[in-house]
Amino acid sequence: MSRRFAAVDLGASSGRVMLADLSDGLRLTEAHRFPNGPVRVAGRLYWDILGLYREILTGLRNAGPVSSIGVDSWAVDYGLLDESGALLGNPVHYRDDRTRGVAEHVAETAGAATLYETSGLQVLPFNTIYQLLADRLDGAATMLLIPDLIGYWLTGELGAEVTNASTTGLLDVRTRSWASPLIKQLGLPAGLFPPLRQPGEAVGGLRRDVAAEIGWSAPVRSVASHDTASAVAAVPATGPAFAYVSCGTWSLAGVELPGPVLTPESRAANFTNEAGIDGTVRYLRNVMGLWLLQECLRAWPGADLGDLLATAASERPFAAVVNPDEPGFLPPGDMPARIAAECRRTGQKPPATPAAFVRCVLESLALGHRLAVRQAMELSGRDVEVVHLVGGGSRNELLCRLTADACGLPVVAGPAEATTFGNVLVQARSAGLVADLAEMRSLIAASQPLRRYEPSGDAHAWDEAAARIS
Ligand code: LFR
Repeated sequence: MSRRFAAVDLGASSGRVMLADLSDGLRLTEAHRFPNGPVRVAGRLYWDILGLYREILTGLRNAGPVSSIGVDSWAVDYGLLDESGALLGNPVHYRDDRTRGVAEHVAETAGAATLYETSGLQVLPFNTIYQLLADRLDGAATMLLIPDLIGYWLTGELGAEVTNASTTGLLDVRTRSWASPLIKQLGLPAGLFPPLRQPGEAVGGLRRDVAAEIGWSAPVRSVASHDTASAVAAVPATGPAFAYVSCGTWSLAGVELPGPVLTPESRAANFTNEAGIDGTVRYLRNVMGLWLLQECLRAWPGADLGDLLATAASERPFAAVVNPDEPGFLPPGDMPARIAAECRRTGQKPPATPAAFVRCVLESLALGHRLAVRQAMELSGRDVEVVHLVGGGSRNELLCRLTADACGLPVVAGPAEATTFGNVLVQARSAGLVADLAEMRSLIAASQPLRRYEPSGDAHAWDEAAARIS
């Protein structure tokens, strides 16, 4: 058996097919990378799912034969299939506004406390539960989350991988099975939800036509198909006293626990209990993440990120900070204008140059990381000695440094490709090449370049800035 594995990893701004080789250590190469983003059609935001599928096939063709393939992506979004297995309509993007008011309505009818005690999920307007209630389900026989949909197209096998299913709001957080009473109470058809799969289980062999198209065949294996679950599995922690920030389009900041925290205080702080691998709980909150920066860059065609970051590093600290999680920042649009408006609303002078905006965004994100990490520690009782910052954001030195300063804790940055590592190492574990989660983590810690940032700077100034946005 070869020691090569392919990871299909779809992020909100780009997708990639990566090839991992474990024959001598752990080596990753990129087989194909492609852009991803929302497509607005007649006022609705969609994903270009068929375009993504075509790029995935190109990537697999480039990757060449492997032992197995794993697929992960962002969470919550889905495709609906009819009785015959055909896709009904195009998957809608979670930043679409069709769920406006739905979460409030569901909280009134089902009870916010009951919902939290059942699913343990933070309330985000785009959770699958709200999207399904906003959609027309006529003719829908099956709901497949994005990685499960790709897996279905590759193999013909239906299923729902559990880490991603935990982001729907319809999974029972204690039993890790579909929350049937809630599903019934909401009037959703029970048959929509396919049997659950665990990370590491087989999905199936490639369909013959798919194998013919890419030129080789291999089984698809279920991984922690929620990208954040894969990223957290790949945090190179060497002991239990760590927090993490999985930083890409979103920053997912929190701790890993053996069981959920479902207290009223946890619900009030909008912390989520998402399913991690091996029965762990990803106790975290979503922070708006590098989306703020990505949308600023979209408003400044021609701007060079490297130059902006270098200038931002010497901008005046704390000139202006915003709460990164303002709901108004969620949809696509003119981000600098929205940030400037938020500064004015909170009595601060808006940034005057792109570099000053970048400074404002990164300090605001660091404050978001600080609040989430500190609350995760308080609400769970978990001790934290180090913050692991993984994902693309770990390449952003200024953000890493600001996060260490804001949290008052050392930050260990990397790997940037944590999601891919989590994806391929779950496959490698099923192939018997790695023993357990601890070994996966030590393999990454030993083989990947990591950078440590010690906290420095003026703790009092961070307290003052935090108070400004609370
Ligand atoms: C990160 C992520 C988050 C989820 C958001 C929307 O890529 O998966 O965990 O809350 O995207 O699906």
